[in-house]
This record gives sequence, C-alpha cells and structure tokens, in this order.
Amino acid sequence: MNLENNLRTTTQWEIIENTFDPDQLVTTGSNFMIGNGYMGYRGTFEEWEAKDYVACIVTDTWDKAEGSQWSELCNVPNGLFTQLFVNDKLVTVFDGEITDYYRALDLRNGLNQRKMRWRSSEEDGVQLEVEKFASKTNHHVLAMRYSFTALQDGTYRLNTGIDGKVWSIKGEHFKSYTPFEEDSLLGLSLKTYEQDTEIAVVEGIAFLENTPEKSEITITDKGCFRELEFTLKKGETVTFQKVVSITHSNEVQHPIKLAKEEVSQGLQYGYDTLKKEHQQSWDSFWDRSDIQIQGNPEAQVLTRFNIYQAFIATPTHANLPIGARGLSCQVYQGAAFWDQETYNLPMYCYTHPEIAKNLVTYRFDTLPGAKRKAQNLGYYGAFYAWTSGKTGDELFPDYFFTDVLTGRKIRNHFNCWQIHISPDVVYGIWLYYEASLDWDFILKHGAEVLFEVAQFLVSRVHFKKDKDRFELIRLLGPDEYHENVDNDAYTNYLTKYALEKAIWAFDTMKEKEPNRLQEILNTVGIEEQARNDWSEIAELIYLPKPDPKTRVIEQFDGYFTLEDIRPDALRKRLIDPGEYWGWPNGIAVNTQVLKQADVIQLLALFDGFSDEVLTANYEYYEPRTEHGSSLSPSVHALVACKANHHEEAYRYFMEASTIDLYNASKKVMSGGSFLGGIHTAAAGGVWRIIIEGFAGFKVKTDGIAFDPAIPDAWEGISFKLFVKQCLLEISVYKDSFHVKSDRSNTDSITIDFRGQQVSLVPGAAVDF
Ligand code: IFM
Repeated sequence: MNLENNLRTTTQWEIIENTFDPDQLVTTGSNFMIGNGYMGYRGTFEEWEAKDYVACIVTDTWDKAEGSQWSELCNVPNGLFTQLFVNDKLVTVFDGEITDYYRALDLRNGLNQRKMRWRSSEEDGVQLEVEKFASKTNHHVLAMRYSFTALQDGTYRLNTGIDGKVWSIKGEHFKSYTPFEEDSLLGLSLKTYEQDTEIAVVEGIAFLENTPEKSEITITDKGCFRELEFTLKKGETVTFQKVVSITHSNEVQHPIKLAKEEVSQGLQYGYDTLKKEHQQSWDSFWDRSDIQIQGNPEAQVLTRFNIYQAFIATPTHANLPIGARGLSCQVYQGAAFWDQETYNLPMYCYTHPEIAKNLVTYRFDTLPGAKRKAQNLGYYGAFYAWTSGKTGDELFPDYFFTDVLTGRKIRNHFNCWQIHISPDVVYGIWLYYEASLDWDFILKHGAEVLFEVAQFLVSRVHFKKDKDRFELIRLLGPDEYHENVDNDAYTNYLTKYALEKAIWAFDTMKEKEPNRLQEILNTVGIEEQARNDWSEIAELIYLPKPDPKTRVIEQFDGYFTLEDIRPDALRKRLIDPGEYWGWPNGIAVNTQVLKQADVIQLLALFDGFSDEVLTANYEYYEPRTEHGSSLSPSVHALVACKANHHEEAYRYFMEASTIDLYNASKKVMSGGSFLGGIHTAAAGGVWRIIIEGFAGFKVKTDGIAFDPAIPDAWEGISFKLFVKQCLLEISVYKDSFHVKSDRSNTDSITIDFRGQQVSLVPGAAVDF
C-alpha cells in the first residue's frame, strides 16, 4: 500500500487504498474511520474482530473497567459485524486471492467504502461491495449497505449481527450482557462496571436484492447473530442494508426503546434516504469549513483529511470534550487535554462558533471538578484537569510510564505540576469571545471560569521578597521532559494573560452589569478586593525576557546551564529504545533537548514579539526539539511563518498534516501497548497553520488582519471565516488578496491587510 501515491490519483476528496497491507492495519483502521462526534467507528472490515482493533468508541461513556484505576470511554459491541462464507470459507483479506481491492474514505460525504474480488484456493469466489457511515443527522445511527455477487454457483452464508467481544485497552467494561431478539431486531443491552451506565446496541437488516433461503438467529453470551444462507448462481447478487443504533443512559432515558425505534425508522426510510440526509449535513459543514488549495492536490487532500478527522472527533450534540485521540480508540481515555483549547478550538471559533461555544461551555460545566482538584492539592479556585472527562475531575494517574530498565513505575507530575492547563482554558474562552463577541456567554459562564482560574493562580504563585516579584515554582511546561522546573516561560506568560482577562471581565462587568458581577463574586466566594490581588500579581509576575544579546528567552530557570546536545546525538545514549526520555532519570532531563518547545508554543499563540526575537528563538529551540509530541510540528510551522522561515514552515506543515495519514513518525505500538489512533491536536493544528500561518489571519479588537505568505508549492487558498458575526469569503494568491463580506451580514467589519485598512459593508468585496 502506498497512500502517498494513491492520494495523487483521487478527486481531492478521498483517501484510497488499492492494496491491503496487514502491517498497516492499526493505522488504516484509524485513518479510514467514520464518526460523528458521538461515536467513532474505526475503518476496519465488517468480518473483523477484537484482535483486528475493531472499535466503536462512544463519547460520554467514561467508566473504569473491572479492577482498573483508569476511566476510559467504552468500546461498544460491533453492530455492523458481518462475515461472509463461500462454500464455508470465510471471505477475508487475510486469506485467498484478492483482486480489484479498493478501500476509500469519502471525506466530502463521510462514507467508508470497500470493494474487492475474492477467491479461495479452490476457486470459490465473490465480488464484495460495502459502504457505511456514522450518521451526521442522527448521531446514534450507523448505516451500511452490503452487497456481494457470486463468482460461481454455490452456497453463500452470511453471519451478521452484534459482536460483543470487543477490544478494550484497560479491560472489561461490561458487567452484564443481555442479548435479545425482538420484532425482527437484534439487540444487546449492557451495564458498565463502575458507573452502571446502560448501553444499548440494536441492529436491523432488510434485503434489497435476493433473500435468504434459510435464516436462523443465534444468541451467545456476548452477542446475537443471524445465520443466513443463499444458494446462488454465478452472477447473482445479494444486497442488504443494515441500520444500527447505539444509545446510553447518560444521554437518554430509555436506551433500548429509543435504539429500537431508531432502527425501525431507519429501515423504513432506507439506506439511500438516510445517506442523502447525512450527505446534506456534511454539505453544510464543508460549505463553511472547506479550505481550497489551488495548485497542490496532495496538500488539498491532506488538509481535508485533517479537517475531517478533527471534526468527527468533536462532540457537537452536547457540551463534551474532544479527546486527544478523538473517538478513534481508547488511548488518552477519550479525554480533553490542553490540546482542545490551543489546537482544536480555533477552527471552530472562526468557522462554527456554535461548536466552539459547546467546547467552552464544557469548561464551565466542569468547574466543580476543577475546583475539587485545586482543593485536593491545597489550592483554591479552579485547577483544570490535565486529562478531563465528563466531570472535570483529574483522570490522569500518578503513574503513567514504566521504567523499561528497572520495570518500576515512574511518578510523573503531569496531573499536578502542569498548571498551564488553567490559563489555557482562559485562552480558549478569550479566543471564543474575541471571535464571536458573545458577551452573554461571558456573563453567564465565562467570567466565573476566569475568576476561578485567577483565584487558583493567586494561590499558586510565590512572592519573592528579595526580588520583589511573583514567581511560579515546581512546574511542568508543555515540554514534558523537564519536570519540577521554576518560571517556565510559557506558564508564566500565560498566567499574566489569564489574570489580565479576569481583570478585564471584572472591570467590564462592574461598568455594565454590576449586579451580575456581585452574583459571580458571591458564587466564587470572593470580595472585590480579589481584583487587586489579580492586578498586583499580573504586574509583578516574573516574565523571562529575551536575553539582551542573543534575544533568546530561557525556557525555565537554569535551562541554559544544561548540557547542550542535539536530539540525534542524545538518542544514542538510550540503552533500550523504549526508555522514557523525561523525569526523573531519562536521557533528556539534564540536557537542553526538549519534547516540545515551550517558548515556541508561547510565540505561536501570542503576538508582540519582535521579528528578531521570533527568529532567534526559532533558530535556537528548533534544533534542540525532539518533537516527541504530535503537537510540536504545527507550532513550529506557525512560528516559522512568523519568523519568515517559509521553507521550514512548509516542511512542518507537511509533518503535521501527515502524522496519521503517512504514519511516518508516530509509533502505533510501544512495549506491547497500543498507542495508535488519530492525533486530533495535530489535525486541528493543520487548520491553524494554513489560516493563521500561511494566510496570516489574526483577530484584533477592532477587526481582523491578514499578512499572508503562501507556500511556494501552492498557487492560492480560498476559505470562509465567520468572525465578529460576519461571514467572509477569502481568497489568497501570491500577488493578490480578496475578501468578500456576505450579504447576510448585518454589520461592517474592518479588514487590515499589511497595514492598509478597509471597512467592509455587508455584500461588499475588496481586493488588495
Ligand atoms: O497534551 C498532550 C501533551 O502536550 C503531549 N502528550 C500528549 C498529550 C495529549 O495529546
């Protein structure tokens, strides 16, 4: 299989595979997946089982498996399970002769397709054609059309139903399985171990071409299946449609009842009608979200692939988090990290603010969990969870890695020292507010979060009397190789920023909504005096400044005194390739080698640093960064754009956008542990690189600005933005720039193009 080659032959809306490569099974299972933000169904084959990493991960089903300390989303039974036997031989990609093989993911329509011609060694054969989707109009529903044509006379047998023997990373989640058959539907009702969540999987089928001669239902302890038999003549085709509904008691009151109704209704509508509605919904998504890249088909498909993956990972039906691996597997527990605010939220803020609102509201909804975490650790206010599920309580365990040399567990402090997560949440709220001007959100939800985070920071800073400044000690920045550091540049700058936003909300409310301000102060349990604390700290917090000579900002106190070595040279010191590089004994700890660079992260998110500083820091940190995190390439691309390193920016764009599709740099298995799945932050980062990096888009208080630098390899980019309540169509070429304000807009917007400003009224356009 060579996806890179295949890509060049597509319509720029598909990824296609023409050869099945068993060594890529984990990766392609993720890459070809379908989903709708409620469920993620891996792009595996219908006949596959748990060992082949089949999964349907459903959001809002966090649960600790039997005997496990880890809360993760459940992988639910596979309602699309279908095995086809030709004269008793299983049709499978692992056996027999496969010709005309084709697997595709239609990104435009959210469809997974497979075609293949299969023959056994005895020349029995069949032509198979399958298409399936996770409905974008009813998030509980999966639909499939399954068709096969006999390549010679014979007996063809189907075993289709619900396979409850699922793959689960941390163990068994279901304490009970109740399979049933009712009104021609098959169902499986499950109860989870820890939360007692009821999950229902119901399926129904209808034949569209030919019907079985024999039909029997088999109920096993963990599944239910239909055994169907056909005697076919060469050239005869059997086609059936299958509708599955997956519901659970955290969302609906009567999961089984609803799932049965949805399947019956789906079958009545029929596959084609369901598909049409589903496609219309994708149309409206792409209408706002597509980025058209002229002159480079490969970059075009990569861009759409990443937008697609970021989107299907995002719950749009409720205020729930985006998991670091989306819904592609259980890795990272289906939980949100800081990735959500810094990598995924921007795309929604500027294209689908209603989705951005769900995400920022999720942080409001999880304030109680963040407050519990602060309290447990001896602070006040809101210390957001490093790994955040439904309630916002910390899901990250104290022990994550194992020292492969000693077999001992390593105590990491991701959960208690990575305090930048709270200001990152503020960053997200401000991003949303600046883009949407949704003051109502600030009043109802945002201000309370800002105040609680400010209070947490008040309780976390230290005043150094001799230096007359506030400092932050015992930190872990985004660069996870260096734990227990003081004054991490990213964290300190962000702390000041978060306090300033709390002050802004306080002052604006005091002027406009004093009663609401008082209510929030009462809820948080603080007096007006708190504002003075925030302001004093914001003024006196120590910000590591660029060195006067080199212009480089020190990542944390003492970083420059560490051994200066490059990642490749350092790697040679590994005794075992599986060793962890970070705290407390890893090879990077006493060196300047970084997992991901905190200063680069800072420069990527914030403006106000001079060109000299941008260039000096990019050139200093880039060679010292190992990119152990999939978050790293996109921020490097963003800063390379700002620092006018255009070739580097493009190189990092390619790295970020191909992390999953070309599977060049990330391991899918390590020490026997599954690490695969979609890198959702990298997918969101791709949007940021193109729009904020290459198109140079920026939101300002009084409008928006652009300072583009289109990659040499492209001719132009066209996209839409919805910002400050204005829908805009933008086209950027090497020598021209065009913005059109949609007729439906109600207000004008100021566009700044490299210092030239134009106020654009609804319906008007401007060329620069
Ligand atoms: O949040 C990231 C972190 O920055 C690096 N490790 C993976 C996490 C989840 O993506």
